[in-house]
Amino acid sequence: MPFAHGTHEKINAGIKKILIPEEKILTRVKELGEEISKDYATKNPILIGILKGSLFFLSDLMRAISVDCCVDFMSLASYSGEKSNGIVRLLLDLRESIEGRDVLIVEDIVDTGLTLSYLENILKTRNPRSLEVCSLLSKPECRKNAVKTKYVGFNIPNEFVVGYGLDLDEKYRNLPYIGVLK
Ligand code: 7HP
Repeated sequence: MPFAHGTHEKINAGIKKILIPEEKILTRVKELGEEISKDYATKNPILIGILKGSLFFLSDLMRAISVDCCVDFMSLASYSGEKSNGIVRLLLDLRESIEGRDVLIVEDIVDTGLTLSYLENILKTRNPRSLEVCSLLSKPECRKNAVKTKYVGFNIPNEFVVGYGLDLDEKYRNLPYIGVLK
């Protein structure tokens, strides 16, 4: 049962509009889970959740995947407020080896693609069998490279969004929907 939007009144006050309501997110996440389950039917993928933004997406997506799968986490820093500072730092690395594994990176959002290609370059040196990306959101207008995202929940316009794990200075992550700030 989704949350009623009225239960987050204090945070809702900072939101200009709801871009993707909770029900739509959950429906799409289930579809992605089904697609991934088909594509990985004979495999045992490792989902790599990119913290912190992917936290709710990863947990909903993983429960929508019906094949055996594992999970691990990484954390990268590239954002301060609404601006990317262009420098990517690895804050948390994997506990597991990914050598010979089918790896699925689970991201909240891909905008310029620079953080993602930095991450892919690190992971490729560790010799996974396959490496794909599943991102809840994508901003195609912002792309600065040709990074490939095999699974995308929603393509969205170039507006700063928060909620369902996405933040502005650590705020708004707990909104159950994706919204645009005032
Ligand atoms: C990162 C990010 N975080 C929150 N909202 C957005 O729109 C974002 N784009 N890239």
